[in-house]
Amino acid sequence: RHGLLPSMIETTTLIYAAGFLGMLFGIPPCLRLLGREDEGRHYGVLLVIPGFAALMYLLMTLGIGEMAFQGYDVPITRYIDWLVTTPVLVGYAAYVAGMGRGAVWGLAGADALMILFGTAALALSPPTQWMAFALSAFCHLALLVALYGPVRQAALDRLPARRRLARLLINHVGLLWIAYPIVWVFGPGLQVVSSVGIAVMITYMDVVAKVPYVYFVYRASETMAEEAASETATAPAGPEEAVALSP
Ligand code: RET
Repeated sequence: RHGLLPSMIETTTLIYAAGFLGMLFGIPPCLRLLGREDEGRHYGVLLVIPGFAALMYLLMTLGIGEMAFQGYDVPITRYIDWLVTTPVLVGYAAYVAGMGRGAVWGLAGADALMILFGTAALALSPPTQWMAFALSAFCHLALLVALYGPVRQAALDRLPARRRLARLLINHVGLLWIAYPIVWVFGPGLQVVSSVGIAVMITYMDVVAKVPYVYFVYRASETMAEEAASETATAPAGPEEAVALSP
């Protein structure tokens, strides 16, 4: 190594350390949300998003989980992070939009399958690797169809602040995530971009996928609570009250 960096420190170590620090920024809004409620539910699950990712980035910084697949370096901790946190990102967006329990779990499950097939694609060698990739991409497509179909539709029936948050989360997930399979093709797939280059891109994308997401929820939480409270305060006003109030 002839770069400016001390030869004892790997470039990826610095990148993953930056990712770890980035993820820490997502923790304070999640902790503040612990003191609030959303329609009687607590926000606890959101802490998993930056919390688990920070832990996995810490392990990557320490070089734990670094593996070689077809001679290409990939930290398996990245896939463990995705397996745990991306179902929460998708499932929570669907929950905000007002989807039922079954649909939320169904989407989270399809997401987990996407990551598992992606992990299989890493482990397999060329011809079959692309079959696993295709299965993963199919799951991704199914998620996009669901997000821009029934999930967006469900959001239309929500109160304004909640509807706005649901749309924002749908678009944040729907648009940014498209970059992941593309990056994968040039990285572990065709191996035309070095694993260091991929580490830079993925770390940046992971922080952007997670930290703003929890801030969006945090920012909307107060207005959502207010609008829900004023809704329940006015909702019981039936025809009798309407008559009593009319001149
Ligand atoms: C893989 C490879 C196989 C094809 C597809 C993939 C999609 C991955 C995605 C990952 C999203 C990760 C996020 C992380 C946040 O920190 C597994 C790369 C479709 C969409 C949002």
